Amino acid sequence: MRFMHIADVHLGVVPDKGKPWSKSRSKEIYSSFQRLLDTAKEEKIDLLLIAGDLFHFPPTMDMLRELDAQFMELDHVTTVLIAGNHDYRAKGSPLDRYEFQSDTVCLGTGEAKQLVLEDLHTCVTGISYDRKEIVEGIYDDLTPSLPGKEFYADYFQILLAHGGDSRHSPLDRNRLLRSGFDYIALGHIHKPEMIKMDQMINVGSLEPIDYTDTGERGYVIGEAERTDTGWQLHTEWRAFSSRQYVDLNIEIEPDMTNYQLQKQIQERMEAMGTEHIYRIILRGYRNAAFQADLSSLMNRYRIYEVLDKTQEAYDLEQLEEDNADNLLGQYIRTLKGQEDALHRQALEYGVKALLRCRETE
Ligand SMILES: [Mn+2]
Repeated sequence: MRFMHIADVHLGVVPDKGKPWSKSRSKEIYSSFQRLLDTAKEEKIDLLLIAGDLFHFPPTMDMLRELDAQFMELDHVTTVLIAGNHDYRAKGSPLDRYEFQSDTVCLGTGEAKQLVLEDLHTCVTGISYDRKEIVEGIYDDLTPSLPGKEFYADYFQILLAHGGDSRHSPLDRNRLLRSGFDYIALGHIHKPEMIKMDQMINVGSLEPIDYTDTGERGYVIGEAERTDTGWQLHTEWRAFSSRQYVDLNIEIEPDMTNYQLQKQIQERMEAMGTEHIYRIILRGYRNAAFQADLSSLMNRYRIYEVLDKTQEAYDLEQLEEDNADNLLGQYIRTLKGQEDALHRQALEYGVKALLRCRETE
């Protein structure tokens, strides 16, 4: 049994609102999902698991019809999804009423729902969100044998769950690991995490959605095999996203020019990949008169924002001369000329603190 596990695709999201690439990025989320389905075809999977937030908001009938048409193209693939906090399944909503023509099941809300796939000898258990926030841990008590339901003892048991923070079904990881499920497919937290190898994986979002989603994003592919001693599972997380958000830290030097700064940033971006969306974080010391101007780079690359965390470099000689008769001047005289790291740091911190005191006086 071969399966793929994805989550948090957020179809319909308009990332980085107001930025020049925002609209095309919104379309790219859709094309990335189609690319994923193409990959599913190539990989000849049997089961596609979607652990919530396939959509960025509760889908309309039209959105579901489009989705259904895409799933129709997948031959011999069963898709099982749960609704998450973004695309929650409210009673009577389009998602609640929609009847899929493709081999697709959206597990219901409230109590645990179970889908038995006889031909795959597999059982999928899960619960959809029916609202934006669920503060109780709705998955913590689940086991493959649900009260009042038949227990498919030798089936491959999958749990589909969405959440993991205080307002979205907090997860008791240790309890889940002891629950008896063979594979626990998690969604909601966008950063991927292999919680327990081949057993519990938070897959992360398929694509990064905003600048806090730095790093690669992707999907899990798994193969479960029945042996004499039970099921053998092998899983692999694969990077897939079209681009990444990157925090680029740039160290400024006091005598740096704008030309040098731009050139350095440009070289770094070219080396890492011009498809990425960057946040430039300027650090280090600059001259009092220096003003970073990155407007030409902003026009040519995807730069979300520039954060200036630089500090003004002090001209110690000048400071000492101007403050010859006060505490600051005395402090500089006491510590200067001592070249070890500790003294230099003390000098730097002390001068900064004394200057700041003066500002607030
Ligand atoms: Mn979510």
